Amino acid sequence: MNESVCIATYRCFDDKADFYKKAQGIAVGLTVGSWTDLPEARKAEMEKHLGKVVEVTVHEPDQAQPGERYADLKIAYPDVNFSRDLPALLVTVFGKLSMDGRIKLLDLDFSPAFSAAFAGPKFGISGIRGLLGVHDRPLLMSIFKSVIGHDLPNLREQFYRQALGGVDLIKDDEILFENPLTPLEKRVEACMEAARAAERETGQKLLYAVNLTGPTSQLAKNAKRAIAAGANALLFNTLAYGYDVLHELSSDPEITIPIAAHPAMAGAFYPSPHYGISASLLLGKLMRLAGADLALFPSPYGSVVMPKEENLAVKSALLDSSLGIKPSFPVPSAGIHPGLVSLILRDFGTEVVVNAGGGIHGHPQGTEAGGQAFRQAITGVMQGMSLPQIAEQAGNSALKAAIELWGYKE
Ligand code: 1AE
Repeated sequence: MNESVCIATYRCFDDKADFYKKAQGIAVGLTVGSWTDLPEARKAEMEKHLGKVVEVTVHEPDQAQPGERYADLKIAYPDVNFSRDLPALLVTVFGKLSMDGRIKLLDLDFSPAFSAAFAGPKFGISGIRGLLGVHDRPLLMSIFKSVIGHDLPNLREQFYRQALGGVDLIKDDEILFENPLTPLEKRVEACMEAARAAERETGQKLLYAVNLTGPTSQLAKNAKRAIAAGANALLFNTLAYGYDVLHELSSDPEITIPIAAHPAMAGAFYPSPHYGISASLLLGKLMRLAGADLALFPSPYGSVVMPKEENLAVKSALLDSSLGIKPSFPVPSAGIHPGLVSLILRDFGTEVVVNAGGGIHGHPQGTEAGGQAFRQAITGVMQGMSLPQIAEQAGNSALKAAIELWGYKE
């Protein structure tokens, strides 16, 4: 195969199908439409547009169990068929097909020509570490909770308490939109002022990811308004808007701050084994290609559980060096508390952002102690200690109280 192609891998379930025929049908149907009926002269012209079956791996169940027979199909799509943007690629490889039986898109391998259209994250892991001046430990992010119906002084106070606990990043709750009580620019000004006040106490730099919201046509303008007001990071509900919108924002030269991609709505796409898009592609590879500096996704440990194998596949997609763009920071999230820090560091190592909302604000001694408990856990686990050992050390009472409340897992 000499032409430039992108390769899609699917998992297709069917108790009886001839999977080779099925793959051939997809390769032809999603490219030239029909092949055998074409006159020879037309075939020669259309050859460069024709999808090709690369591989079919059939998994026959040991016993004939209905519903469990499947095959992994790899199909190559000529780049000449689509423009260099994610909507074009996604509609080509999984537009109508996504609605045609039990089939899930597992992966995409981009041609060098297609990838060349994507610069990836502006900052990535090293850029974010550089902004914070933290190079030797996992980062800690906290999530605003209780934001709707609260005014600016209240938000400022919440921000300050989170910052005093020693977190590196604070993100807006993804459900906070433009509103009269805490409008974008005023919110940024109040929170960044609280960040500076906290920095005077802690000596620690902090990124505040303000939620970038509004109609698509206003997003770039809103991002620039936020930057002019002092914002140093953005949160973006990528799946609600589409990857191409993230790509537009991340490649805008005037948007000079990191973007954290929130996974809201991802549950509509990845959890079924039979339908949708794999988590590693949805929340890993595509988020990174579209330019997410940080990518949030559910963890195997907390309240919104993603199986561990899938979770580690998301991590690999965010870090994999073969993609040729900067790695995005993995941010396993949802229901995270200090008693889970050993597991997170065991599975993710140092290149991870530990992220918690309820696990910080719900601390029995308050929000500030919530952040401190996480920092104590991170420091101790990095020194090879167990969480109970760390909690028993003098000065680690915040972690002790957290473990008494939430328990721990190792
Ligand atoms: C998977 C996203 C997690 C998130 O955005 C969020 O708000 C989590 O909150 P907690 O940590 O579960 O309270």
